Amino acid sequence: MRGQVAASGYLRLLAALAVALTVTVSCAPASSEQAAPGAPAPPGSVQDSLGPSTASYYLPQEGNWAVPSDAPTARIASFEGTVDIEGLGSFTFDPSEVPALRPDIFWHGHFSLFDVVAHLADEGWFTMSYHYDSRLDTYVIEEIDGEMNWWYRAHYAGGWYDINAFRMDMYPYKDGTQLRLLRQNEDYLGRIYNSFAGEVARKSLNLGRVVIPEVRIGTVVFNDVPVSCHDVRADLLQPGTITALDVLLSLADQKKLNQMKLTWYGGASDAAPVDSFFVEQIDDGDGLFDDEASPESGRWLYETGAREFPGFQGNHISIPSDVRILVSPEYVSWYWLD
Ligand SMILES: [Ca+2]
Repeated sequence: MRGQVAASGYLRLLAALAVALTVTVSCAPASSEQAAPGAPAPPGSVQDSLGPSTASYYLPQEGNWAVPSDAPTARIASFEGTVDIEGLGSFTFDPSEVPALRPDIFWHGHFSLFDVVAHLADEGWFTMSYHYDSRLDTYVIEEIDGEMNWWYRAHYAGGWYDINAFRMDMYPYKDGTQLRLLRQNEDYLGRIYNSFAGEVARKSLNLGRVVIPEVRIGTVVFNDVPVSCHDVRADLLQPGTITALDVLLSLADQKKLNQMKLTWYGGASDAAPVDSFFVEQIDDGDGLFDDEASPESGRWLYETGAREFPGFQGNHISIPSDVRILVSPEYVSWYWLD
């Protein structure tokens, strides 16, 4: 079964090759770096010779909020990738050789941005010491080439270098990802790590469950929302991995939502691969922002994390909600952009 999925993903990948090559040119670091932060947009549809690259699902279907099991799956990364490390230069790697240091999170074949850097270091391209810190639930870089205080900037194909306060070992890698490691001041890293420690402490206080103090959807606020896993992206994440999409699906379980629409995007001319679901309707029945997203009416965006890093200061990053892994954030906000 998995073999069939992988084979079909590979064929889709070949079909998208021409698109991806265009992207390589259009997202050269020099231009992306200058791009002002804006609102990440769901890509437009593109016709794939092996079938449509978009597929929409209205939930619930016959009372069931599960995404149908024949939904599309993500392609495995296969193009040579590059990482820039400040002061050291650029390093290329073959994604098929990158082991996942978080097999507790990533399904076979998938891995994180941190895995790429650790792999290059393990191969001897530079010296890096790192360790897993359970108090933060993440891998921490101690030093690279004798220097401390490293953090990263990254984006997917067609995006820009987000400022982010998100764990690097939970950031899924895919073809076209741009990654750069930079030295930061110690105070800034301390604030990020403190926010991680706060999440782990909150989860511990809730006896290992994810309970989010504040979830905002448009104008409606829900407090202390328990979140359970729905395994929507079982092709990419291990069973039991909780994502930002699970927050909505948990509210649906709690009968707070009437209908949702999820649309899978495979890619677009300016961004491929995407291979994720976008939330295109959150209908809670109050008459505000209940309709489907459309170019005319608007669309949903979200952010999640610690209050310390709101919006483009770190929580609004371009990882789609279906693969945005949560530890135990302080808040999740969905807002409608006209
Ligand atoms: Ca509403």
